[in-house]
Amino acid sequence: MSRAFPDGFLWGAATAAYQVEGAAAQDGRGPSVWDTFSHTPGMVKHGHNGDTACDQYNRYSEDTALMKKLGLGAYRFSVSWSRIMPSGRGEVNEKGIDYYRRLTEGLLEAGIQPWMTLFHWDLPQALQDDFGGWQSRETSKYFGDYCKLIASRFSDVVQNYMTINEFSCFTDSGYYPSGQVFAPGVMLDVKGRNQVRHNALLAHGLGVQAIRSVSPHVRVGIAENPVICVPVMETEEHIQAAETAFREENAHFLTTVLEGRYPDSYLRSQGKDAPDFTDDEMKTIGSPLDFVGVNLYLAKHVMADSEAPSGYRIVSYPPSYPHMHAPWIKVSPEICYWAPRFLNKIWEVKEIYITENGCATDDTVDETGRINDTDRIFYIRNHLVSAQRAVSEGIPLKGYFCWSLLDNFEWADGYTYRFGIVHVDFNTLKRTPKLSALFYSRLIAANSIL
Ligand code: PNW
Repeated sequence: MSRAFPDGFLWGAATAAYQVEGAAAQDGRGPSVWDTFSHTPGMVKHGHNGDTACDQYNRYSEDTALMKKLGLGAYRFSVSWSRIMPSGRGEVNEKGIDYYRRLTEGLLEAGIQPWMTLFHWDLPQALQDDFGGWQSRETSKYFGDYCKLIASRFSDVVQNYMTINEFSCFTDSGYYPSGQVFAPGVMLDVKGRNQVRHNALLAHGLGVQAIRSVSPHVRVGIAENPVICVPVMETEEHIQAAETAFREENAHFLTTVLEGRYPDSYLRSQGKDAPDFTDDEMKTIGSPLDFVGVNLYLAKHVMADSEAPSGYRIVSYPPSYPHMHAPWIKVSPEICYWAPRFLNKIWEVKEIYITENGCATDDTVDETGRINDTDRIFYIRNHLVSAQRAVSEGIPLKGYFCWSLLDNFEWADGYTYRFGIVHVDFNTLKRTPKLSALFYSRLIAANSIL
């Protein structure tokens, strides 16, 4: 059985601005909701914040050299909106633009494609203060303006854009948290939450249109973390149930983006709390994409159930189910097969990328200075076996980005969970590739599972 990937399969690594850049007050960057949130006592473990993070803002050349050494074909990073527009609108901070020019030009020189995420949760604080952030369509509109500016300044060097990273993590977790609380950390009612979701979808659509209006030749997609429905066993009825569930469980985000309308079942289930929207807005939200990126961490297991009105049932994880170091990351590598298969089957998506996949590890530096994260190798290898199964069946999966290049600021967990294939000492900021980085770089060179 071949373990090879097709020629041209794209191998990358991913990060996000607030998690790695640091330089929070350098060169005119405005504050974002994550600065405010992380500086609010009790919101982030141990009171950690992203003021310095990995200091990539000042160390991007070193990181680019490292990526080149590892043989990465692409680097997925995000742009800090408030570095570009300190108040989220109006005045442009040229020093912010310069930084991303230096970063992208350096990547290109190193033979690495820059893949740019426009929004990875760090909303300019001014938009939160003035409009309630995602509670207002003003924010969606200003996101469109920001995307237009970025495309007009970067389309000569950046060919691949993702509008938004993971709707649920800044809408539901930010404005209607159940469990994990993310910035801005407010609690709305259900109608308010649904409107926040809608405004975020609208921002995505306006972003796609804005980029296309100034740069018709670049490619635009998204990086979403859908609920990844996986059949409990591979028999016809359970596969069918998981496919139905994939569309239903993602009704208010990915399904709406790919179909340009809210599924009737979603509107029905929300009743009087359904969001306000217009036909025009739905058309904008459904703007065609060049590719769909999905961030894959764990499965939801689905079984057929003829007694359930939907025809399926989600099976909860038994307490004994294995997980990685972070308890929420279960061992379910089949996600890298089923997510691409269902995207292609349900919506005929022709170009699919895994824009994130990875796990945290409890690293120890051994007496020779090495970090032997064999658990991360186990996680990545098994996920790639599933990804390889997808490509070998002709499913159009075109690339894979591991999360993350570097240990970084893991949101509400602060620096307590390390997701990098490269270790960062947060006292000295020294980078040390872990064993998984060596594994990944060998695998890239072989273009085959090792
Ligand atoms: C992603 N889930 O978030 C983010 O895009 C990254 O910024 C983050 O560091 C990484 O995963 C690791 O946490 C997720 O519950 C948060 O399925 C939650 C889920 C998935 C992804």
